[in-house]
Amino acid sequence: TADKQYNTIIQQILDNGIMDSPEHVRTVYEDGEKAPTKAIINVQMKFDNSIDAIVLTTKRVPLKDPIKELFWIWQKMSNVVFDLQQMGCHVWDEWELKDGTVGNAYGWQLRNKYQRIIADRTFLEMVRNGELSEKPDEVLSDEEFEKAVAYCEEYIEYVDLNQVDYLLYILKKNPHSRRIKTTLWCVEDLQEMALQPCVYETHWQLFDGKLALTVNIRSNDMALGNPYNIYQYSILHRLIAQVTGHEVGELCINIDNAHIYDRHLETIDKQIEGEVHEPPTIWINPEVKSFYDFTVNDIKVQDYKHNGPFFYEIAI
Ligand code: UFP
Repeated sequence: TADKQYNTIIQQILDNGIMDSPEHVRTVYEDGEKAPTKAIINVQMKFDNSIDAIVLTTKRVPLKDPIKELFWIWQKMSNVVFDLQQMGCHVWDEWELKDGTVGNAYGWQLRNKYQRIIADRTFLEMVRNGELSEKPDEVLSDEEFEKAVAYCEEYIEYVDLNQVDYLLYILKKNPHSRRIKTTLWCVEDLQEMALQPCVYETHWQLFDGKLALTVNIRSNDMALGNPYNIYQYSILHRLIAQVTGHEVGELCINIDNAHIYDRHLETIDKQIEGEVHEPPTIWINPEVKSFYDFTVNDIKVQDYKHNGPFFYEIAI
């Protein structure tokens, strides 16, 4: 379960983590004091995402905010803080820039970075509208894909696909490719971002007949960020699989720097000593066929038993 892997990693950080030296610390708590962390690097979590919800039970994880933020980034592809606030979510309030956005980050990258490929516009529209979610894929290797594309050139045209449309399109057209990635880590925009993305990359692979997802996280606050992020991306994995007609497979989370802020150390130690419950189940509305049609109410986590909320101060 998620708890077991989480508890093991937390214990490793508590036992073997390296404490930041104060002079290198950028992050502060709300009272202005520096927020050093205890960290380990290069950590991996792996889940079979076809069974239970990927949610911790040793504490109450909020179930709506992560999904609202996920839709703000992946479905609305927005960088405007007000758009997220209108959904009733305030996790980005602290990072709002003067122009009301979080800069050229997150949804902005998904919406504004294009792959120019020779694509079939009709097919693309059908994928976008969810008309192909139950059809088998037009499975082609990269090479066949390129050949077919050259052969059909007179019928097909160059299309600029944003990162989400590209993902939806390619998971139907060429799902055996090992090149199906999205990235928020665009070096030329990094200085224009309110916060450089922590969860910055996804890689989608059809493996053993199922859709696997690898998520790369450069920096993860293990008390607040990690439980939120793993739940959030387990949902994205399921939604994308559903609308592209694939079975859900393995979810792998790679964390480059897994850290606990110093003011969280005592509380998280108590948290991982707590009772571990049966993980909750998850329901996703099977009627939804287009990724762009999902709403927060189409996702339900049921029978969620947990040990109540644990309070962790935010470091900014
Ligand atoms: N953080 C996460 N997950 C997120 C997010 C932020 O864990 O989705 F947006 C945390 C990680 C780190 C801080 O503690 O925010 C960002 O600081 P830095 O840029 O110095 O890594």
